[in-house]
Amino acid sequence: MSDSLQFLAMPNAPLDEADILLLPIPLERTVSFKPGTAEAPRAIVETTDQLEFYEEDAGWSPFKHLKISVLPEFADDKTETDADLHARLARHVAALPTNNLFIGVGGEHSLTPALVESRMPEPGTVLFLDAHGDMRSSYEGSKYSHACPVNRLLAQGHKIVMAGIRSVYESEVELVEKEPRITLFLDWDLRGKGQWESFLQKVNSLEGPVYLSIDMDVFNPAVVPGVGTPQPGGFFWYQMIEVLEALFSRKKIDLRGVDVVELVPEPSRVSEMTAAKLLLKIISFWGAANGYQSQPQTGGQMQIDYE
Ligand SMILES: [Mn+2]
Repeated sequence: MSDSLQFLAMPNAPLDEADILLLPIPLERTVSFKPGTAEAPRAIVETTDQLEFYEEDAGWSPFKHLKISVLPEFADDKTETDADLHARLARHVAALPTNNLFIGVGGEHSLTPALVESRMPEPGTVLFLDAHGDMRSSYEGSKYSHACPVNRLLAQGHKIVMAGIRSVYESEVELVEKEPRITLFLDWDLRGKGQWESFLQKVNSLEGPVYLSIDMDVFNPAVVPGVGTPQPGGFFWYQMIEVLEALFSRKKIDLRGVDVVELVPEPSRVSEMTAAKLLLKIISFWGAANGYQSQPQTGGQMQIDYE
Protein backbone atom coordinates (compact mmCIF):
# COMPACT_ATOMS: atom_id res chain seq x y z
CA MET A 1 0.00 0.00 0.00
CA SER A 2 2.22 2.80 -1.23
CA ASP A 3 -0.53 5.26 -2.22
CA SER A 4 -0.51 8.02 0.36
CA LEU A 5 -3.53 8.75 2.52
CA GLN A 6 -5.06 12.22 2.71
CA PHE A 7 -7.27 13.89 5.30
CA LEU A 8 -10.43 15.38 3.76
CA ALA A 9 -8.77 15.01 0.32
CA MET A 10 -6.33 17.83 1.12
CA PRO A 11 -2.73 17.72 -0.08
CA ASN A 12 -0.28 16.61 2.61
CA ALA A 13 1.76 19.53 3.91
CA PRO A 14 5.56 19.25 4.09
CA LEU A 15 6.62 17.89 7.49
CA ASP A 16 8.13 21.14 8.74
CA GLU A 17 5.06 23.19 7.69
CA ALA A 18 2.37 20.91 9.08
CA ASP A 19 0.32 22.11 12.05
CA ILE A 20 -1.10 18.62 12.45
CA LEU A 21 0.85 15.37 12.01
CA LEU A 22 -1.31 12.27 11.66
CA LEU A 23 0.53 8.95 11.84
CA PRO A 24 -1.40 5.82 10.78
CA ILE A 25 -0.19 2.87 12.89
CA PRO A 26 -1.84 -0.36 11.65
CA LEU A 27 -0.46 -2.36 14.59
CA GLU A 28 -2.25 -5.63 15.30
CA ARG A 29 -0.34 -8.25 17.26
CA THR A 30 -2.07 -8.98 20.53
CA VAL A 31 -5.79 -8.37 20.03
CA SER A 32 -7.73 -10.97 21.96
CA PHE A 33 -11.32 -10.98 20.63
CA LYS A 34 -12.40 -9.41 17.27
CA PRO A 35 -9.57 -8.97 14.71
CA GLY A 36 -9.30 -6.15 12.18
CA THR A 37 -7.76 -3.12 13.88
CA ALA A 38 -4.85 -3.16 11.39
CA GLU A 39 -7.39 -2.00 8.77
CA ALA A 40 -8.60 0.89 10.94
CA PRO A 41 -6.12 3.70 10.16
CA ARG A 42 -6.75 3.49 6.42
CA ALA A 43 -10.53 3.10 6.86
CA ILE A 44 -10.73 6.10 9.23
CA VAL A 45 -8.58 8.42 7.10
CA GLU A 46 -10.44 7.44 3.91
CA THR A 47 -13.74 8.19 5.68
CA THR A 48 -12.59 11.77 6.34
CA ASP A 49 -13.50 12.39 2.66
CA GLN A 50 -17.12 12.40 3.86
CA LEU A 51 -16.64 15.12 6.48
CA GLU A 52 -17.48 18.78 5.96
CA PHE A 53 -14.74 21.39 6.28
CA TYR A 54 -16.93 23.47 8.62
CA GLU A 55 -16.81 22.33 12.25
CA GLU A 56 -20.02 23.32 13.95
CA ASP A 57 -19.08 23.21 17.65
CA ALA A 58 -16.19 25.68 17.50
CA GLY A 59 -17.94 27.39 14.57
CA TRP A 60 -15.11 27.68 12.04
CA SER A 61 -13.39 25.90 9.17
CA PRO A 62 -10.13 24.82 10.80
CA PHE A 63 -8.37 23.85 7.57
CA LYS A 64 -8.67 27.34 6.16
CA HIS A 65 -5.90 28.06 8.67
CA LEU A 66 -4.33 24.70 9.47
CA LYS A 67 -2.11 22.46 7.39
CA ILE A 68 -2.15 18.72 7.97
CA SER A 69 0.16 15.96 6.90
CA VAL A 70 -0.91 12.32 6.91
CA LEU A 71 2.39 10.49 7.27
CA PRO A 72 3.18 7.16 5.61
CA GLU A 73 1.85 4.22 7.60
CA PHE A 74 4.14 2.88 10.32
CA ALA A 75 4.51 -0.65 9.01
CA ASP A 76 4.92 -3.86 10.98
CA ASP A 77 6.28 -6.68 8.84
CA LYS A 78 5.96 -9.01 11.88
CA THR A 79 9.65 -9.91 11.88
CA GLU A 80 10.71 -7.90 14.96
CA THR A 81 10.19 -8.79 18.59
CA ASP A 82 7.52 -6.76 20.41
CA ALA A 83 10.26 -4.88 22.28
CA ASP A 84 12.09 -3.96 19.06
CA LEU A 85 8.89 -2.91 17.30
CA HIS A 86 7.82 -0.57 20.12
CA ALA A 87 11.35 0.86 20.42
CA ARG A 88 11.37 1.54 16.68
CA LEU A 89 7.96 3.25 16.93
CA ALA A 90 9.26 5.45 19.75
CA ARG A 91 12.35 6.43 17.72
CA HIS A 92 10.22 7.07 14.63
CA VAL A 93 7.93 9.47 16.51
CA ALA A 94 10.81 11.12 18.41
CA ALA A 95 12.38 12.08 15.06
CA LEU A 96 9.29 14.10 14.00
CA PRO A 97 9.00 17.88 14.49
CA THR A 98 7.26 18.81 17.76
CA ASN A 99 5.76 22.23 16.94
CA ASN A 100 2.46 20.66 15.92
CA LEU A 101 -0.46 18.54 17.12
CA PHE A 102 0.57 14.89 16.85
CA ILE A 103 -2.17 12.27 16.36
CA GLY A 104 -1.51 8.54 16.18
CA VAL A 105 -4.30 6.50 14.61
CA GLY A 106 -4.23 2.81 15.57
CA GLY A 107 -4.05 -0.02 15.60
CA GLU A 108 -4.13 -1.58 19.00
CA HIS A 109 -3.80 0.19 22.32
CA SER A 110 -0.34 -1.23 23.01
CA LEU A 111 1.10 1.56 20.81
CA THR A 112 0.31 4.33 23.32
CA PRO A 113 3.39 4.09 25.61
CA ALA A 114 5.81 4.43 22.67
CA LEU A 115 4.02 7.61 21.51
CA VAL A 116 3.90 9.03 25.04
CA GLU A 117 7.58 8.22 25.63
CA SER A 118 8.52 10.22 22.52
CA ARG A 119 6.18 13.18 22.87
CA MET A 120 6.12 13.53 26.68
CA PRO A 121 9.55 12.49 28.01
CA GLU A 122 9.07 14.41 31.27
CA PRO A 123 6.37 13.44 33.80
CA GLY A 124 2.90 14.50 32.68
CA THR A 125 -0.70 13.35 32.72
CA VAL A 126 -2.29 10.85 30.37
CA LEU A 127 -6.05 11.24 29.98
CA PHE A 128 -6.99 7.65 29.23
CA LEU A 129 -10.52 6.99 27.94
CA ASP A 130 -11.25 3.29 27.68
CA ALA A 131 -13.79 0.59 28.56
CA HIS A 132 -11.05 -1.57 30.03
CA GLY A 133 -8.54 -1.11 32.84
CA ASP A 134 -5.58 -1.99 30.56
CA MET A 135 -3.44 -2.23 33.73
CA ARG A 136 -2.17 -5.78 33.57
CA SER A 137 1.59 -6.13 34.01
CA SER A 138 1.55 -8.72 31.24
CA TYR A 139 -1.12 -10.55 29.28
CA GLU A 140 -0.81 -13.78 27.33
CA GLY A 141 2.94 -13.67 27.89
CA SER A 142 3.63 -10.08 26.74
CA LYS A 143 3.95 -6.80 28.60
CA TYR A 144 3.40 -5.22 25.15
CA SER A 145 -0.17 -6.54 25.02
CA HIS A 146 -3.09 -4.17 24.37
CA ALA A 147 -4.18 -5.12 27.92
CA CYS A 148 -1.10 -3.52 29.52
CA PRO A 149 -0.45 0.11 28.42
CA VAL A 150 -1.37 1.71 31.78
CA ASN A 151 1.32 -0.24 33.58
CA ARG A 152 3.92 0.91 31.08
CA LEU A 153 2.75 4.55 31.35
CA LEU A 154 3.10 4.41 35.14
CA ALA A 155 6.63 3.02 34.70
CA GLN A 156 7.40 6.08 32.54
CA GLY A 157 6.47 8.26 35.52
CA HIS A 158 3.13 9.69 34.43
CA LYS A 159 -0.11 10.37 36.25
CA ILE A 160 -3.16 8.81 34.65
CA VAL A 161 -6.74 10.05 34.67
CA MET A 162 -8.94 7.21 33.48
CA ALA A 163 -12.62 7.30 32.60
CA GLY A 164 -15.27 5.13 30.99
CA ILE A 165 -13.78 2.02 32.57
CA ARG A 166 -16.30 -0.78 32.99
CA SER A 167 -14.31 -4.00 32.66
CA VAL A 168 -11.61 -4.56 35.27
CA TYR A 169 -9.71 -7.45 36.76
CA GLU A 170 -9.50 -7.81 40.53
CA SER A 171 -5.75 -7.08 40.62
CA GLU A 172 -6.39 -3.90 38.60
CA VAL A 173 -8.80 -2.64 41.27
CA GLU A 174 -6.15 -3.38 43.90
CA LEU A 175 -3.53 -1.49 41.86
CA VAL A 176 -5.74 1.61 41.68
CA GLU A 177 -6.32 1.49 45.46
CA LYS A 178 -2.60 1.60 46.22
CA GLU A 179 -1.47 3.77 43.28
CA PRO A 180 -1.97 7.49 44.03
CA ARG A 181 -0.98 8.47 40.48
CA ILE A 182 -4.16 6.93 39.04
CA THR A 183 -7.43 8.85 39.20
CA LEU A 184 -10.17 6.49 38.12
CA PHE A 185 -13.70 7.41 37.06
CA LEU A 186 -15.46 4.08 36.63
CA ASP A 187 -18.20 4.21 34.04
CA TRP A 188 -20.92 3.20 36.50
CA ASP A 189 -19.74 5.83 39.00
CA LEU A 190 -20.04 8.55 36.30
CA ARG A 191 -23.81 7.94 36.35
CA GLY A 192 -24.01 9.03 40.00
CA LYS A 193 -25.23 12.46 41.06
CA GLY A 194 -22.67 15.15 40.21
CA GLN A 195 -20.05 12.62 39.16
CA TRP A 196 -19.97 13.52 35.46
CA GLU A 197 -19.48 17.17 36.39
CA SER A 198 -16.64 16.34 38.75
CA PHE A 199 -14.95 14.31 36.00
CA LEU A 200 -15.25 17.26 33.59
CA GLN A 201 -13.85 19.53 36.31
CA LYS A 202 -10.87 17.21 36.69
CA VAL A 203 -10.25 17.27 32.92
CA ASN A 204 -10.59 21.04 32.87
CA SER A 205 -8.06 21.47 35.67
CA LEU A 206 -5.26 19.35 34.19
CA GLU A 207 -1.92 21.16 34.43
CA GLY A 208 1.40 20.67 32.70
CA PRO A 209 2.05 18.30 29.81
CA VAL A 210 -1.01 16.26 28.82
CA TYR A 211 -1.47 13.35 26.43
CA LEU A 212 -4.93 12.14 25.32
CA SER A 213 -5.49 8.46 24.56
CA ILE A 214 -8.92 7.46 23.24
CA ASP A 215 -9.73 3.78 22.98
CA MET A 216 -12.80 3.73 20.74
CA ASP A 217 -14.36 1.08 23.00
CA VAL A 218 -14.94 3.83 25.57
CA PHE A 219 -18.02 4.66 23.46
CA ASN A 220 -21.28 2.81 23.91
CA PRO A 221 -21.37 -0.01 21.32
CA ALA A 222 -24.52 1.49 19.81
CA VAL A 223 -22.38 4.52 18.88
CA VAL A 224 -19.26 2.58 17.88
CA PRO A 225 -20.02 -1.10 17.23
CA GLY A 226 -16.69 -1.62 15.46
CA VAL A 227 -14.15 -2.26 18.21
CA GLY A 228 -12.00 -5.26 19.06
CA THR A 229 -13.36 -5.79 22.56
CA PRO A 230 -16.83 -4.18 22.92
CA GLN A 231 -18.44 -3.59 26.32
CA PRO A 232 -22.00 -2.46 27.14
CA GLY A 233 -22.34 0.96 28.80
CA GLY A 234 -19.95 3.74 27.89
CA PHE A 235 -19.94 7.23 26.40
CA PHE A 236 -22.37 8.66 23.87
CA TRP A 237 -21.19 11.16 21.27
CA TYR A 238 -22.11 14.39 23.05
CA GLN A 239 -20.48 13.18 26.26
CA MET A 240 -17.22 12.86 24.33
CA ILE A 241 -17.72 16.38 23.00
CA GLU A 242 -18.15 17.61 26.59
CA VAL A 243 -14.87 15.94 27.56
CA LEU A 244 -13.07 17.62 24.65
CA GLU A 245 -14.65 20.98 25.53
CA ALA A 246 -13.48 20.58 29.13
CA LEU A 247 -9.96 19.71 27.95
CA PHE A 248 -9.60 22.58 25.48
CA SER A 249 -11.62 25.35 27.13
CA ARG A 250 -8.58 26.62 29.00
CA LYS A 251 -6.18 28.29 26.59
CA LYS A 252 -2.64 27.07 26.22
CA ILE A 253 -3.08 23.50 27.25
CA ASP A 254 0.26 21.77 26.75
CA LEU A 255 -1.15 18.87 24.71
CA ARG A 256 1.72 16.65 23.59
CA GLY A 257 -0.21 14.19 21.53
CA VAL A 258 -3.36 12.20 20.93
CA ASP A 259 -4.12 8.67 19.89
CA VAL A 260 -7.32 7.04 18.68
CA VAL A 261 -7.06 3.26 18.86
CA GLU A 262 -8.75 -0.16 18.78
CA LEU A 263 -11.30 0.55 16.05
CA VAL A 264 -12.30 -2.37 13.82
CA PRO A 265 -13.92 -1.29 10.52
CA GLU A 266 -17.45 -2.66 10.08
CA PRO A 267 -20.05 -2.79 7.27
CA SER A 268 -22.22 0.15 8.42
CA ARG A 269 -19.09 2.38 8.55
CA VAL A 270 -20.70 4.27 11.45
CA SER A 271 -17.67 3.44 13.59
CA GLU A 272 -15.20 4.80 11.04
CA MET A 273 -17.29 7.94 10.56
CA THR A 274 -17.43 8.50 14.31
CA ALA A 275 -13.65 8.14 14.56
CA ALA A 276 -13.11 10.44 11.56
CA LYS A 277 -15.38 13.11 13.02
CA LEU A 278 -13.70 12.72 16.41
CA LEU A 279 -10.37 13.56 14.73
CA LEU A 280 -11.93 16.64 13.14
CA LYS A 281 -13.29 17.78 16.54
CA ILE A 282 -9.92 17.32 18.24
CA ILE A 283 -8.13 19.24 15.48
CA SER A 284 -10.74 22.01 15.49
CA PHE A 285 -10.80 22.46 19.28
CA TRP A 286 -6.99 22.38 19.48
CA GLY A 287 -6.72 24.91 16.66
CA ALA A 288 -9.30 27.21 18.25
CA ALA A 289 -7.62 26.96 21.68
CA ASN A 290 -4.30 27.93 20.08
CA GLY A 291 -5.65 30.99 18.27
CA TYR A 292 -5.41 29.75 14.70
CA GLN A 293 -8.60 31.60 13.71
CA SER A 294 -6.58 34.80 13.63
CA GLN A 295 -3.77 33.25 11.59
CA PRO A 296 -3.56 33.74 7.79
CA GLN A 297 -5.81 31.58 5.63
CA THR A 298 -3.04 29.44 4.20
CA GLY A 299 -4.41 26.06 5.32
CA GLY A 300 -4.92 22.89 3.32
CA GLN A 301 -8.53 23.72 2.42
CA MET A 302 -7.37 26.81 0.53
CA GLN A 303 -5.27 24.65 -1.78
CA ILE A 304 -8.16 22.65 -3.21
CA ASP A 305 -11.44 23.30 -4.96
CA TYR A 306 -13.72 22.41 -2.05
CA GLU A 307 -17.26 23.39 -3.12
MN1 LIG B 1 -7.61 0.00 25.68
